[in-house]
Amino acid sequence: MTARLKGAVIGCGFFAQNHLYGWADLDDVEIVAVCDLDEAKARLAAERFGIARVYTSAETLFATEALDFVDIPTTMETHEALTALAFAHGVPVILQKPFAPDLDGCRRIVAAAGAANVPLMIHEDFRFQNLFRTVRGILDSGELGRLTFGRLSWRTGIDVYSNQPYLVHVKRFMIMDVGIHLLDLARFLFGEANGVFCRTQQIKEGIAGEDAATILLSHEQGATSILDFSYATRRDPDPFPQTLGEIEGTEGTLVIGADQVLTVHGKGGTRRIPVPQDGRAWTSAPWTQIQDSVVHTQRHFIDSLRRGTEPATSGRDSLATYALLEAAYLSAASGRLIHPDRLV
Ligand code: NAD
Ligand code: 89Y
Repeated sequence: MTARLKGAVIGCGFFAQNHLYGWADLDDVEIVAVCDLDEAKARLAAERFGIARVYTSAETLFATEALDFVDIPTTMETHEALTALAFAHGVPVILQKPFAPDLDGCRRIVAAAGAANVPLMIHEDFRFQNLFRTVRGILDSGELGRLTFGRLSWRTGIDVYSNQPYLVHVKRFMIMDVGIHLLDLARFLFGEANGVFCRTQQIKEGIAGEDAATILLSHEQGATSILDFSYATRRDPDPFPQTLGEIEGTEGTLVIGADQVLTVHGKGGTRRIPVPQDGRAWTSAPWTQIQDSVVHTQRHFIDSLRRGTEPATSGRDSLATYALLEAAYLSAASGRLIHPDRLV
């Protein structure tokens, strides 16, 4: 076996637990250190995952460890400073979404990675779900013909605020938190977008930002897509965290149904495709789909490092996703159609 790559995880909070389980599933990777400002969280992670060393300072971590990569699943306001440290030490980075608080921040991080010649990938996991890998394969087969329309719908009423309390206070909330995943998916499935129209809504009282949004995108290759997402949808069963929808082409339609079932209406008739989950020991409903995708995202990052190739959601590539996000907020504020290429 090729030598195991040695990594560290900075930030051992809520979602990092999935990262830590994910890394443990990759045979050719070893997490040698964890770091959190909160020592108790770092110690707990180290004990749970058998990780040798614990830090409460990222500066000390980088000064002490010889790392092949670092995983940073902290919230966005910490990303610029933490990535700057990694780049200064020549350590490749996989960084959780959202990339940074604004597009200028994303640009500065990408420029710093470029100047240091250090790989940077954004941990954007929706496109790495088994479901969307299968959808991509169907689109690549040409069965649907030329794509004309797509709808990606993500609506839930779960209490997201218990696990992620910081979401109560953010002014740019739902597009930053979930819309960004759907914008990346829209690029993955329908290609680049050159027009963005958006309406946001704040439905729950007492929060600082929007908890529902609807975005309309025009794609360069001709398709129109609609992304609708909400944390204020009452439905039983609640589909969290599934993305539902449909994709239409000149030759057929693909329906993205609940419970990872795709239905293809093509020239040869209709067929149902249940998409399996990985069956990992540590995953659990309703998170399984996302938890599986975390490992696929990590696998892609490690494979890209080993091959010396740019990852699919590199920092550079993710600027285009982030430009769509900025365009969506601008559109919602102005009531106008925004051209994202003028923002990048
Ligand atoms: P969290 O607040 O639970 O965890 C963040 C941790 O980072 C905290 O323990 C904090 O002490 C630590 N930290 C902050 N600054 C640090 C520093 N300078 N050095 C070391 N440790 C530091 O947050 P969370 O809910 O786990 O979310 C983290 C990120 O993951 C967010 O950006 C969120 O949007 C993203 N997220 C992604 C998905 C997904 O599906 N991809 C799901 C949930 C959350
Ligand atoms: O924060 C959100 C995300 O990025 O994916 C799922 C989530 O954790 C809650 O909806």
